Amino acid sequence: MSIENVISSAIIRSFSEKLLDHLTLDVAIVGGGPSALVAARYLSDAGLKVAIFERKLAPGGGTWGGGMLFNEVVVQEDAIYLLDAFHITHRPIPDAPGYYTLDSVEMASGLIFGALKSGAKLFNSVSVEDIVFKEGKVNGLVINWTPVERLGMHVDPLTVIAGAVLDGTGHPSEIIHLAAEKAQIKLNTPTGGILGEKPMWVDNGEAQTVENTQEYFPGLFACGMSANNVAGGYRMGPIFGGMLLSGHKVARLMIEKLKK
Ligand code: 48H
Repeated sequence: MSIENVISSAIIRSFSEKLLDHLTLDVAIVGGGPSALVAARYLSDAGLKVAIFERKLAPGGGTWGGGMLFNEVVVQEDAIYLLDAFHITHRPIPDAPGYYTLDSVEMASGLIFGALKSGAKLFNSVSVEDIVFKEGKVNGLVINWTPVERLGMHVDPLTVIAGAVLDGTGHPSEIIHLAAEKAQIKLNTPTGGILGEKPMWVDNGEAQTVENTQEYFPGLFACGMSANNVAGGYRMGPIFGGMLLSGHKVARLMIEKLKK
């Protein structure tokens, strides 16, 4: 076989094996932002089979650009243990004890690397366009290539089946929206619906991100900004401790539920 064909057939075979091996999952994660990447790492560390489906070519979500494209972010003391666990460098802010700055590119790449090294698989340029909903429970995801979605091509999707689904889609809470609208489910919120994200209030937003991280319907969890949007929390700007802690919390909740 020519080297040209060796390369092509190796890639096709290897990718096909990876996808086939991940059509049935313990946890299917939608979105590869910071909260989801932390969740993926701890879920995988617990021995669960995990895959992340990320719409964009580069996972990392809203981390790369820091604050207004100044590629630095802030993390507070409570979440520093997570940066250490991913070997991400941080520096104390001299006039603000308990707060640290870090390079947003190092954070994005460090979280991605840590999640993958734990065994989670990542399928990028894949958009989740629907959920599998059977017998009153969320059972998996409906996936398609992002270019198919972007070009509006009329191409039917494929599916993955999962013990639980994690909505890590950030501000829009796309998967919970889909579930609420198409499956017409009542969510675990005061109104049974999506309350919507509130404006900026940094400390409140950070605390609420962690509080709002939970199971919103049997088999359907939310973390990060998605959880805040569903439960009506404030936004917080380019501080990421809440996102990291949310990912760790949701991993603990999902492990507890799935291991029962
Ligand atoms: C596949 C999808 C789909 C889909 C979306 O927004 P993210 O970075 O997620 P979080 O919640 O972990 O982090 C939020 C943070 O980045 C942020 O925005 C903050 C702190 N904002 C504060 C403020 O005040 O604005 O990442 C979500 C990811 C993205 O990469 C999307 O491409 C992806 O999810 N995604 N992937 N199928 N249907 N929808």
